[in-house]
Amino acid sequence: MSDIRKTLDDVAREVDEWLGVLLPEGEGPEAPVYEAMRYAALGPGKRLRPFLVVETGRLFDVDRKRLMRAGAAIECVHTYSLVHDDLPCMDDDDLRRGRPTVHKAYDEATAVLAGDALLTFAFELLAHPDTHPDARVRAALVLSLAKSSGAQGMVGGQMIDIVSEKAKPTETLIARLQQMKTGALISCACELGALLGQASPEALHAIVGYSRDLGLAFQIADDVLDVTGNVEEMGKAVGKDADMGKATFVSLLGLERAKSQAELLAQQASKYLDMFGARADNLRKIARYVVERRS
Ligand code: GRG
Repeated sequence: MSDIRKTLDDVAREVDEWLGVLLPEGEGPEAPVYEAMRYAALGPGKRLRPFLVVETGRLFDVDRKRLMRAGAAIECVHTYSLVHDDLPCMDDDDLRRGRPTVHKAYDEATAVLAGDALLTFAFELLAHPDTHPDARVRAALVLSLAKSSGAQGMVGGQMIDIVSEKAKPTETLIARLQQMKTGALISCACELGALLGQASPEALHAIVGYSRDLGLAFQIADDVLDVTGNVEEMGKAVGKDADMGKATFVSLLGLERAKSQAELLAQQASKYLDMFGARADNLRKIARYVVERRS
């Protein structure tokens, strides 16, 4: 196993421990929604977004507990997006992270509610003084996550994705929808680490540049994996984009050009990190990993 994969897995285990403690078990008649939240969030994901919070925050010596709380918050938003994306009214998938999707394991209404509750719980975590003692920092964290996950970000990207299924989108529109649908949350993960570290405007600018290219590289790699990956490694259905006639970077550029574009973006992303020297090595390595991964 590569050393960055091991570091990612170590952070994933730590985040899972935090999520296990932070997400309540729930009692009484509302218990099923808590159970479904835990089923979704504690499923075996890579925890890439919490990893980015942790590694960006480490550049500014942020306290580990604060990083874990912010990492858990962004993972809750990511998980909610997967739960809702898998619903019959969206992608209608039966398998996620190698297990039945939430609406299959429970039912549709519980899956909608568990997604809603994960989304709101993320903001509860960020707004809590344990995440940062300074209310201005907490407000900045909440603002960043709200903008990235709402209509200006992930939800807006999903809407463009749905409406563009009926038309043939241009490369510019695909890049915009992917930047919003997937890139915004990846950028937010890096921004949360920098905000917790009260980074200088110059450092924040570098982090934003890195995260934008990383997000796009991640999405192109995801499009490539939908063609070249297999269901065992991915833990979800593959080949769906082509089956649904979806325009992706692969359908637009072809497989080989899409792969080289992702590699180029990963290299470009790392260049933004020069000012941080060797401290940013894990962020450089994860950019490579994102385009070389098999799941
Ligand atoms: C329904 C509000 C709403 C939004 C849906 C992000 C999204 C928008 C849908 C997810 C569907 C999808 C397959 C998007 C492509 C990129 C992506 C987010 C892949 C999954 O992320 P990973 O690889 O997953 O980080 P793990 O399971 O490792 O966390």
